[in-house]
Amino acid sequence: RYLKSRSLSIIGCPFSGGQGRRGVDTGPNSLIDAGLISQLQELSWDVSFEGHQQFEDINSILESGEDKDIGTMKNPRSVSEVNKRVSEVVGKHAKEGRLPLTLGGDHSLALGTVTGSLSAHPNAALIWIDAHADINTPDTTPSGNLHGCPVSFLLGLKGTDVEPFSSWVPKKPVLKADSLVYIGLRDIDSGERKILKENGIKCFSMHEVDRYGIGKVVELALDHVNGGSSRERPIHLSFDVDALDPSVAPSTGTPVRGGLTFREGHYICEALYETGSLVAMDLMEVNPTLMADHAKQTIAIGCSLIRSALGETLL
Ligand code: B3U
Ligand code: MN
Ligand code: MN
Repeated sequence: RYLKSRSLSIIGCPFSGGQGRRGVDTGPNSLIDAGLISQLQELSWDVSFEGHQQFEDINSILESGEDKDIGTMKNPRSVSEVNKRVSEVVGKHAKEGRLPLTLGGDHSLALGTVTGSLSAHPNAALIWIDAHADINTPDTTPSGNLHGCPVSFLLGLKGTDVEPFSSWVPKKPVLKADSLVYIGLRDIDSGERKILKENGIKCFSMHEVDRYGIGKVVELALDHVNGGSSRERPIHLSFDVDALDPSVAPSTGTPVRGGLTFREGHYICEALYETGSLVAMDLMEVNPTLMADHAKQTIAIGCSLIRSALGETLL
């Protein structure tokens, strides 16, 4: 509906500065090595991949320890610069009518991916699949890790108009609170709880998944952002692999038990494909260096979630 043809661009983002555990920067390469490109070509996608994003300069600053905290924020300059670049690439591909598929890397990258895809599809809704809400502000973050904060920057919440981000993040909020829906939440900080309430943000936590079943939850989520039964609004899907239960996807930095099953995760992706309105996808927080005995399993699931969102089961 919004794409020029069945074409997508893979944007590999080897970056880990939004959190404290190195190794998540090897996620994109592992997904590519597992055969993702040919798997998507099999689904008759025209896949463009021009190599991973070159973050060597930023990553060396990160490793040197020169990127000192600003207030609570850890690695602020690196996270900001990487996201600025990501927003430009994602925006460029989206404007060409291709679907940007971003491989993380940590979830701070979604500040860039969502800013980029909204620049091409200003009316897009954001569906955020995660154990965490990632909506801390620099004032509420308990950890200082910016992968726990991208959504607050997208909404332009109080406390997010700070350097270095304010030099490039649009002054007008990228996203309105009613254009966002969460599925899979189960680990929310008290500051985040307050933000979610005050802004009336729609959340389907694991409690709702248990109560209604995943089919109903996805239907309600799509109703919320579409304001009724039409399924025409463009959708950006940001999928944090830690939404899945750690028994399903163990190789990730902040696993939380009680997560989505294999099928629930895939069902979400299938149902979003079925709308015909998916315009961008992120697959984040695959860290093959953690629970390394299970890295293959986690990588394979990353690939199969992507395939499901791109039509594997519903051609
Ligand atoms: N909410 C916590 C923990 C966290 C957020 N995202 C992840 N972990 N992956 C924080 O640090 O903001
Ligand atoms: Mn996340
Ligand atoms: Mn998470």
